Amino acid sequence: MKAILLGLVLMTSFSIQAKTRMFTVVNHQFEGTKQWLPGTLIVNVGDDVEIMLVNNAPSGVHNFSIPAFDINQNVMKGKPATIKFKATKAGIHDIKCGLHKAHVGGQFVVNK
Ligand SMILES: [Cu+2]
Repeated sequence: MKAILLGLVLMTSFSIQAKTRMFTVVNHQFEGTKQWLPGTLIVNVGDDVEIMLVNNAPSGVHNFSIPAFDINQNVMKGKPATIKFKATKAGIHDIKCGLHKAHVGGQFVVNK
């Protein structure tokens, strides 16, 4: 019985396989508030992450930054940018605009 349970636990723990996770994240502005949406991105450790960034705010250039992964990408309105990286660190990591402190932040969640 213990062997069966151990086998099930091992099968479960190895069933999460790394994938390529693709997102489109859009910066918008509403009544003066700027925000990248969706504000929360969720992946698993080891996933390859590809994020297309679209800036639809009329206020000019904005930035998409995840400091924990050295991501720092400026995005112009009308010129989408794509970033690619591997989610190597578990945790809840900040998403920010590196140009504007008032720009609403988000979370990049990496599950173990
Ligand atoms: Cu900004």
